[in-house]
Amino acid sequence: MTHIKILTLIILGLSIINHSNGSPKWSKNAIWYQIFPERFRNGDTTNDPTKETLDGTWPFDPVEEWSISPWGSDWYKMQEWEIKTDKDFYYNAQRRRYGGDIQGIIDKLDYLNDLGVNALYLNPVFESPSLHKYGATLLHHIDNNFGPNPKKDTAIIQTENPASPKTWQWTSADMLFLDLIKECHSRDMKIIIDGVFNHVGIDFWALKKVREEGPTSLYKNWFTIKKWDDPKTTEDEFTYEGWSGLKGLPEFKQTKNDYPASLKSYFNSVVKRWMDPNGDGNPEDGIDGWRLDVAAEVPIDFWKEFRKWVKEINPEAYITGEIWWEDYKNNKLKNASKWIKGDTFDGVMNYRFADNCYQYFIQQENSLTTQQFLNKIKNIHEDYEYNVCLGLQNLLGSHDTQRFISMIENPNHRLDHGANLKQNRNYAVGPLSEHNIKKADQLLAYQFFSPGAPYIYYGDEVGMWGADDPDCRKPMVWDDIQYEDEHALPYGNPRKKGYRVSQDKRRLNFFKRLCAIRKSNTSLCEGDFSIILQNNRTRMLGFKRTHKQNECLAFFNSSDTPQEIPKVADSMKLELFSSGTTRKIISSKGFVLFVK
Ligand SMILES: [Ca+2]
Ligand SMILES: [Ca+2]
Ligand SMILES: [Ca+2]
Ligand SMILES: [Ca+2]
Repeated sequence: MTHIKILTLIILGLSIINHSNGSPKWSKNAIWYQIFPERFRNGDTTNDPTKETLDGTWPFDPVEEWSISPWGSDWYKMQEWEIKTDKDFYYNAQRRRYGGDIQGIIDKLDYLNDLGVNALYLNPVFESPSLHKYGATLLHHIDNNFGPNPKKDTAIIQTENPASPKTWQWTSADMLFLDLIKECHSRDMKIIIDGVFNHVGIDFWALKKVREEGPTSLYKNWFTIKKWDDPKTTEDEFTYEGWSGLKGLPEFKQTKNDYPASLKSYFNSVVKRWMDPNGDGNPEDGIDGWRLDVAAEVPIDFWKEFRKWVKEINPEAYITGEIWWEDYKNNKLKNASKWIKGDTFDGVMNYRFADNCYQYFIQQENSLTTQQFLNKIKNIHEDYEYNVCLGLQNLLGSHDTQRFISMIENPNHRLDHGANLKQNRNYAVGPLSEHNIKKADQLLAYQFFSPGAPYIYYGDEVGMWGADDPDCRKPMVWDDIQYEDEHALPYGNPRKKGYRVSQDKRRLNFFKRLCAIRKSNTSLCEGDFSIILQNNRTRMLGFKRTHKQNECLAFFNSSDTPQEIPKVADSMKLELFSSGTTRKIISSKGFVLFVK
């Protein structure tokens, strides 16, 4: 048995000081759950998207025949209408709709409560023809196909002047969304939504006006118009700047690190509408914050003003930014301190956490040593201040990456890099292998015990697998739905033996346990963090979390052999541990949590 030496005992000695930004206390106690609405639950089949709702979005290629995809159908299997298009799976996947909606989320709030999560993040919910709704047609209504009466809602919207907030009404989808907020709050659950303030869809109301009205339009300075239409020619010469050069996602125009005043006024009305819907000054009926899309590309002066609007309505609201690649090719993630320190955001989607974890717990070749891993974690704490880190969204995957189970099954693919069959025909798209169960448990235990708010991407809790977009956006797996086995593949022959699709109850119960442990130990949410063991040779890592009377010790062994646990925990209660682990020995790829 190897001799364990405590290499360093670093007491960070960080007291809990309120951060100047005042990130809300609840964000430190949050257990996040991300919902991609189109794929979470179809609670109402009468509102499902129709062929016409696909107009105005990628791939801008209308099909003659189309139908909603059955929720339980084999993911890679081409739907009948898709076969007739002569286009491949990946092209058609953008035209697929499964019919998830707001009612579906309401119907599953008890499931989420039972799982133990207490904060929801919804991908965009505003009216948009796309499946992901990142290209909105307006920001002041919930998508009509997410609500109970799409036709009536369309008629209501047509009576309004989008430029004049006092003409805005409440559609049936809007009202249902307000019910969802109410249902969340009655369960002590917070809810934040995606704020896409960088780009919109081609049918965004103000762009439509610019297109119609030409250079005299009041909204022409909202966009960067490259060329106006020449009425003397039959073709439409009207062009504008789009996000990432995509014409399908027109981008708002920035001047001097800010947005035009009239555009900001529209945004301001949108913020007020969703944060205090009845306008009585009490934000209880509104959302609890925003997740800001492509936040690094939006002028920072606008974000500072945005923060003032938000905090004025609800000082307890949480603002988190999507800040990720600095240099995609070289796997470098952005340091978000610019947004976190300068009175801008309360937190970020902590992709740095995800990538560090993958490199330490999963990667087999050239994986990080224990010391390198901890240094990277400490760098985050130094960059953002420890107290802020407690409120970061510590995720392992999202709607933009491969699922964490597929990351474990494909240890040579870093976060968001070549993680799909399109780029790598050998990419494994199947359930977690028996021999990887412990590795998955270990990683999740680290996520739930270390500083920062743990974050579950919908379906991860029931063992869903998937390569990156579009596969990470499969319909959620529910007990009351029949799923075909997964035989089909996007290339070559189908598998002879398919994968059975059903909820992995072992995984679900493990998540429930992690949520419960986190909730009953304040040190895991708000406590300080001292590294009590780090050993490169044994790949052992241990830390202590303390908050008032509550103390937790966690150890992780990412080596291939069992290791000894230091005696420091002798008087503590053994709370949770991997199979093969005892009070004294931690198994290979094992973890253990002690509680005082
Ligand atoms: Ca539906
Ligand atoms: Ca719609
Ligand atoms: Ca023309
Ligand atoms: Ca109110």
